[in-house]
Amino acid sequence: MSNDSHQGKPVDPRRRAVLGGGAKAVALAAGASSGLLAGCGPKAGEPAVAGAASAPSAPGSQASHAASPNAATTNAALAKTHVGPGELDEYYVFFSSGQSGELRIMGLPSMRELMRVPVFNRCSATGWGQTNESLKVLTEGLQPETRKFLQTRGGTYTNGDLHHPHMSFTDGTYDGRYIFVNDKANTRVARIRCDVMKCDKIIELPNQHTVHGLRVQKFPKTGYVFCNGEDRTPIPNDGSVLDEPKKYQCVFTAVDGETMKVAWQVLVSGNLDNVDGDYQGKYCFSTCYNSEEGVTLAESTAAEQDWVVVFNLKRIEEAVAKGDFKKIGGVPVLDGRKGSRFTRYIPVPKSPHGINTAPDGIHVVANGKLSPTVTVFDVRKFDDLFDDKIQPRDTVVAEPELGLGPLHTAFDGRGNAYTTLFIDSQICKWSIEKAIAKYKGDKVDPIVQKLDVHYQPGHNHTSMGQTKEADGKWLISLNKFSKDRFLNVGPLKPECDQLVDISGDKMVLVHDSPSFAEPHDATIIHRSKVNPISLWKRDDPMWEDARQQAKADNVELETASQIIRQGNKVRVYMFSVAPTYSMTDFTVKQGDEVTIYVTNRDMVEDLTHGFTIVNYGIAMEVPPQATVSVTFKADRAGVFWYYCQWFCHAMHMEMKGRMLVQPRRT
Ligand code: RUQ
Ligand code: CUA
Repeated sequence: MSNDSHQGKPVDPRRRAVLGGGAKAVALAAGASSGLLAGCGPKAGEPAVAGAASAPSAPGSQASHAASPNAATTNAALAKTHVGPGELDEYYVFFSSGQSGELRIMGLPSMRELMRVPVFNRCSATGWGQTNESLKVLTEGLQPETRKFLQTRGGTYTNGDLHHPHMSFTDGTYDGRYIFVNDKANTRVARIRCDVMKCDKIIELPNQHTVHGLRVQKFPKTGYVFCNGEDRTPIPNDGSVLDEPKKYQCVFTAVDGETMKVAWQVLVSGNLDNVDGDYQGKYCFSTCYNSEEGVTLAESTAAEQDWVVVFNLKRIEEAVAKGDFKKIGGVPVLDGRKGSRFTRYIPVPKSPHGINTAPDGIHVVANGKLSPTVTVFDVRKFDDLFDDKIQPRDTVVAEPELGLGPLHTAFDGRGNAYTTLFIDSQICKWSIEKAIAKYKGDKVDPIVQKLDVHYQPGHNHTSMGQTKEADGKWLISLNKFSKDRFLNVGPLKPECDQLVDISGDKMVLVHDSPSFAEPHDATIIHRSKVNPISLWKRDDPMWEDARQQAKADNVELETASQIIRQGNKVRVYMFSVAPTYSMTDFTVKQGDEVTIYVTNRDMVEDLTHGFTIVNYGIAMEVPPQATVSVTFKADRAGVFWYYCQWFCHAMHMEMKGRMLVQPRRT
């Protein structure tokens, strides 16, 4: 390493080889929590075989392909990822986008990005956050005090931190109805309709401060959307309690996925991290860090053990039905802190992070994060645990040591588990059965293989692996750092989502996919489960308000070219048929509150129009057979062209008209 710098060539700190050995020792010596941030690679001298084998075909990389001992396997696996022109992927991947606030849809195995669905963000292309239809979704579920807070801030948040996308289940597998997602930044839960791939509901959770982990009920159906509150704050959080952490509370919420209303909340001890449900519909369980209930890093990582909280759904539902709760913030709240009959606390080492139920419906894996272990529970023992027949730790059936920084575990349906090792930058494949045998005292090694990934993986996911239909074909590793894996684009690098073929005995890394901030989590869903439509249905509830208004104004949305004036409120109804709007111009007065309704009458697949008013900051998507509307103040006089910003026709450039704003007489 130092030779390079002596020769005047600075050490490239990004290379994995450089990050081995010394860097790793430093990270370990610095302690697990700070080590999480360090870039650590394989042991010094250990070749990054997987990395070499999967190097992109940049000039000069052919040699490493050929030289790799795994070249044959790799090439076979690579061929499987190729999706030729016009061919379709076998799987949908629903990606979160973290602080970008949107949901992304990718195809797998090609790893091509197919669509972005705005949710918590403001989207310039679609007008999400500006159209009346999207503003309704964004604002109707806000808590009253938030609504007040946002009054002078445009009425809605414009940022979000979307972590966990999960599809609704029926009978233990995906049913293609909805994707549910959380907003860690502003404590919201949203639902995306899978028929049109648009968000139709967003609610803010009362009493809670952030929502981190989110999973859905798998059986009999979704059902509940389980939402982990992470930070502890006073309830109500109105300033009456400030620096008195003992009085802070952490809240777990179950949202009814059909109505998108809070079904109930449970107060818990510690900070909740991730959550999952069983395949029986009886329990859900959350990892919990900061059992110390501290407010600084040192305080919250002091204890050697934290816990997993198990929630007894039946007992909670019975109490709610009997009215045995406190109503706080308009929702039923139960006390599930230590000692409660609604919950059990199972000690696990140390600050556990991900929690994942295996497709066998029996085993649940909590990932140790600051401990090199994962803890495996047998859900069948939870009945006895709640009946106090056994001790909390008696539900543990294995606790294999896998490596440094276990964060999340995925499954292949063949009895293997795949755990991301954040600090080691590896995926560890291990056998659940052997881990159990080892826990019983057998001399077996549960670890099957470790694969280098690049670098610092958080979540990983297997095809259909979160359902009872896990098919064991693919795994993606969502790596937090890409460092040198792509062309350098400046100090801010893309993330690196890697595709791994897990269909054989050995994992084979086959593709690197860059992505922008920051896909935390993803679900891989077979395409047979997802059936979106191509044209909106005219009776869709999305524009119900427009429908009602048109009715009151006695106009037909589909055929009207009309201006309705009511004092200084003006409603402009028009429709579009490529390449024209039904109105070539309309006139309003400066100061009017103008609402424009555009109905796209084209019945052609993929024929989306847009509506942009130049120098007015207005733009929206008008998809086929849909009505969209936007309201704004015409506070600038003059001539303003509106145009279609979505390429729709040979004469798309000509699809335009004028808004004439008469100056206010003074
Ligand atoms: S959590 S990197 Cu926000 Cu999904 Cu584990
Ligand atoms: Cu309509 Cu472009």
